[in-house]
Amino acid sequence: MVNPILKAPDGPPSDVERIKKESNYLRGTLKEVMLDRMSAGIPDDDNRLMKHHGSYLQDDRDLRNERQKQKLEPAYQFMLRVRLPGGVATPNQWLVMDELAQKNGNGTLKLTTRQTFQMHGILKWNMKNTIQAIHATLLDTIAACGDVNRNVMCNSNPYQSKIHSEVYEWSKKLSNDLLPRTRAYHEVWLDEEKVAGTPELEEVEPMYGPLYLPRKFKIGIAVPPSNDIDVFSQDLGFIAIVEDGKLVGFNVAIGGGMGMTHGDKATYPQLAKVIGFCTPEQMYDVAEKTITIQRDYGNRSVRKNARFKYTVDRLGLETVKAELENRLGWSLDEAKPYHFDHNGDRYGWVEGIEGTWNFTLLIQNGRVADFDGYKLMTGLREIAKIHTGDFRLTPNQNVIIANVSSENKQKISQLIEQYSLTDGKHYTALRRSSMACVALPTCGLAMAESERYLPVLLEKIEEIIDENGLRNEEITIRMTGCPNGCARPALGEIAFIGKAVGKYNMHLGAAFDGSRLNKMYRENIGEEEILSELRVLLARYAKERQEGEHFGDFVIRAGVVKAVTDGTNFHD
Ligand code: SRM
Ligand code: SF4
Repeated sequence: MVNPILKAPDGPPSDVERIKKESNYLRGTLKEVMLDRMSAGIPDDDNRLMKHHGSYLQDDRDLRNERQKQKLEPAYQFMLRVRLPGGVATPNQWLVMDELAQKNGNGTLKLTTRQTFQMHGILKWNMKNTIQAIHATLLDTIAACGDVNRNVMCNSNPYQSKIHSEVYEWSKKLSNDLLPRTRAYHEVWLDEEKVAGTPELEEVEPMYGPLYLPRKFKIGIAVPPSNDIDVFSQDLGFIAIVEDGKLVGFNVAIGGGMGMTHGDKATYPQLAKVIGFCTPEQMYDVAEKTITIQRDYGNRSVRKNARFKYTVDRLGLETVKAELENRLGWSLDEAKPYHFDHNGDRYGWVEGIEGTWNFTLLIQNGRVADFDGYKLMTGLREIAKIHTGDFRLTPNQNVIIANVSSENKQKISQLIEQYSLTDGKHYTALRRSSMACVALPTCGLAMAESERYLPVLLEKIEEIIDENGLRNEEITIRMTGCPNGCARPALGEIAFIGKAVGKYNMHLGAAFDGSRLNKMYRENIGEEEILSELRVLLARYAKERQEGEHFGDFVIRAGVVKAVTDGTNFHD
């Protein structure tokens, strides 16, 4: 199977490769260490494996210094991420997540940029019963993190529900069929007995093999004209092609990704490139074979160069396409025309199919909680108790109360009103188009604030927006606490990427439809400078923009930044 002409980079395997190799298909000593009550944490090797089970050991960084002073171990806690293809959850599943977050987590839920639930603050002793409760509601956390295929995203556009439900079924199939086959999860968390004498052969993981992938792998399906899933940021993106109201297949795009390291030009965000078209029935084969190419030729030595985007750029797009077709035994058709016009969400009530309704609710930065004066979590819980449709978590960290029957619409509207749940229409369109990653205090990699700071910064930017009459102008604005790119900042028309406490690199010029990366405009600046830059730029945009021109396009036309069309030029 492995093409002798193509080669994976040389070099000693990274430590994570050793851990996976010695782990007996992701078991490690997880079962034992989770029972150990001497520490609230777990050893590093097991923590690496833990990711494949959908969880990370974290510590509360707000408490880190204080605990160090008191010579206490860090305030260890686990983050748990659910696998929720396409972001669709039943009302009962919503209620279970809510209850678990209250009982075992930090009392909040985080709706992620890949359409799923995260819980933070789970103590080691509560992990098993939390995972078991998730399992009982027919969900799991398998492969939600780790060197495997992750949660498969799909468009959540309620305007096109028939197509959505079809596309959703494909995303579910991909997510399920690409799961690791090891029984490790079932043994560690669900008390499944290990069958004595099970041969631990390569066949345990027919697709992944015993070392799994060199790095995480992400798949998403977009339904034009909405590019809400940011299809060009995916390792493997599918663009639904709808002809005469029917789904005929998908354009295939490969090699996207957002992560990079500050100051390291060998790392960069990259856009996936369209290489052809396949039918829905061929989609699984395309995904499986693409994954095996990354399995065989990805960089297992240097993890920061291990994503599929670097494999594609190193081997060449045409070579990877030829290898894919070779493995498929057939050729992709020519890509079909498509058109995206935005990558954000559409808020409020929208009529769906067969008399049903959908309400897209703004969840700022995806945090579902009861805030002072805004009982968002309680309101959603009350809705879940009477809702007969489903909840659709969007790629922009919002939620759609979906498939509401016309009989139920009034009751749900009443609850929306009673709890003042917002479709965001009284905010600026800028805020409605904003997204921030988690960052502090839970993310161990954060260099700066993000989720907690973006709303504060937005308030100040909104004053400038109002001064310039731009209240209804949709401008995508994204913030992350580090360059890993969890809120897909390289695709924000305005973006802030954390560099140090209170300091951000400011990026400008991505396309409103998610088809062009942005470019660094100012390095390492704080709030004052951010605001003074935006004061000038937004005033110019208000005066000089052409009819219908988006901010990202304007800054390029006006020569503020150069257009970046390919990640390999990102740092130029
Ligand atoms: Fe992410 C790591 C949170 C979407 C790129 N991401 C992390 C970790 C687990 C930190 C860590 O490794 O210790 C963060 C946990 C923080 C916390 O306390 O919860 C984290 N990532 C998130 C979430 C929750 C952000 C959010 O606010 O919604 C998103 C969960 C998605 C999900 O449900 O699966 C999330 N992460 C993304 C995305 C966006 C996407 O996939 O569409 C990206 C960029 C796309 C990509 O992968 O290229 C992303 N996360 C990363 C990276 C950089 C990977 C790379 O290529 O270098 C890391 C760091 C790593 O893997 O070493 C990372
Ligand atoms: Fe953490 Fe960085 Fe991801 Fe934000 S972008 S959640 S700071 S890893």
